[in-house]
Amino acid sequence: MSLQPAMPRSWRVDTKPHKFCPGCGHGLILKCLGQVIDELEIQGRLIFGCDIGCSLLSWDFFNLDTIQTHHGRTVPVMTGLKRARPDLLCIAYMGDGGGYSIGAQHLVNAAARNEKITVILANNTQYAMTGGQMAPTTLPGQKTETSPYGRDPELTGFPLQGPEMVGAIGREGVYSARGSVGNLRQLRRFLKKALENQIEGRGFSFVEALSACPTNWRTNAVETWSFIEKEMPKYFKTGEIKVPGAGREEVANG
Ligand SMILES: Cc1ncc(C[n+]2csc(CCOP(=O)(O)OP(=O)(O)O)c2C)c(N)n1
Ligand code: SF4
Ligand SMILES: [Mg+2]
Repeated sequence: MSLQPAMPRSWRVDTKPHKFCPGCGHGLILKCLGQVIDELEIQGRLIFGCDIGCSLLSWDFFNLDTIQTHHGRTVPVMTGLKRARPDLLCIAYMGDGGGYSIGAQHLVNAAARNEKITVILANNTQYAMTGGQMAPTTLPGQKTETSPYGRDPELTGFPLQGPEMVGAIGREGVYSARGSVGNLRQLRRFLKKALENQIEGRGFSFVEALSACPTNWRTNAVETWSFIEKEMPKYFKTGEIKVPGAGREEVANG
């Protein structure tokens, strides 16, 4: 399936029909990523890493060299590849459960070390692939398989702020932003800036994308978009949190 019919075929990244549920946000995020890969003409030197979780359904989606790993481990695997082959561009794609919970240490340490890779994280407020359990990103009051009465922040805390965390621990060269499948133009812009940050060798790049999981949210189309556009932004503000050279380094360095 072609993403940009107007573009010359020689540098277009090919895809095939995706395997996500109807209405899933993963497909929208990956479509934006494919468009940015086309625009930057980087298909030939790109390695795509995906994680455990519904993100792994992308393992044969792009015509790209791809590696699939366990929770959050796509970050250290991409780090190793990048160190061995700095000429390659390495993308780690994962979910909020893998990135912020089970494999959170990898994200934290890669950001702290300013590894020159790009991490893209789909935040669908729960562990989707295993049936919708509570994740660090579950909203207060949100019902999941493991919070049937709604998440209680007194017991389990408030939703984790991933891009803000990366922005706070990241030093010079780190790029961190949060986009949403509710604003694909903005999400594409953030993905492009994140990849350009790696291309220019500045540092670690991180983009969280607010994403939809109508299957586990048990929502129809109207309820799904209402959750993305009205409920999630109450806890997750979209925008750029840290941009290299924009004066935040002084804050991060104390
Ligand atoms: C160490 C380990 N614990 C638990 C699992 C089971 N497991 C597989 S996918 C998944 C949920 C992943 O959630 P997330 O990273 O948010 O991705 P999503 O499916 O929501 O896109 C879990 C808990 C596992 N495979 N390995
Ligand atoms: S379970 Fe949710 S996240 Fe997974 S493919 Fe289906 S809609 Fe997407
Ligand atoms: Mg998830």
